[in-house]
Amino acid sequence: LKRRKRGWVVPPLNVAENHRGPYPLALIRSDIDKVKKIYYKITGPGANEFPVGLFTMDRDSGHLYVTQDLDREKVDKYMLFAHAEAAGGVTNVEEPMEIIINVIDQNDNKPVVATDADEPNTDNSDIRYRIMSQKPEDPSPNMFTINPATGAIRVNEAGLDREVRILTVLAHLTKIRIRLMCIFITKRTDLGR
Ligand SMILES: [Ca+2]
Ligand SMILES: [Ca+2]
Repeated sequence: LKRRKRGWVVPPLNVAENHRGPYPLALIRSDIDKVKKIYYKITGPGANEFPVGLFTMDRDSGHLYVTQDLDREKVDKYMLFAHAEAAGGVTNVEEPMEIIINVIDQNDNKPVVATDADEPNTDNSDIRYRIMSQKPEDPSPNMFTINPATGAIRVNEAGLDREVRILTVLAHLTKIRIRLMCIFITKRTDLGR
């Protein structure tokens, strides 16, 4: 938290997606709390507007919390206003301060649940497959491809020796997601085809 000589300011906060809250993001303080009891609050989308309560403010301490995991693919930026009010009234002792929260991308391969849940006319028998992860990831993290309709796995790249690879495959129906673990043993003969 940087502070102007008078008043207050918070630099944009960078928060990685997919971390479950609650945990504190920042501490908001007004210098005026040295001479008066100050209550802090936040307003805006994510605070007192939809999605309500995603961010909360401890009114006494000024700690800003995130309460749930964020999804950058849904919302990549939040803009809140912090207010400092004198106890016993609703007088703002500071100008409302803008707080920008940037949601930092992670390489998450989760399907967008909202699409699955809301998609109409989806046949429950329509299973789709995708590779969630490959271990180990070297020499390339994309050594395999999967047919999304049949689930057939193919070797994607040359350079494999005889090794065991563990693939986590996600199969999902309309609302059901199933994780499958595939142990895939590659040999040189797999590559010659
Ligand atoms: Ca995400
Ligand atoms: Ca992401």
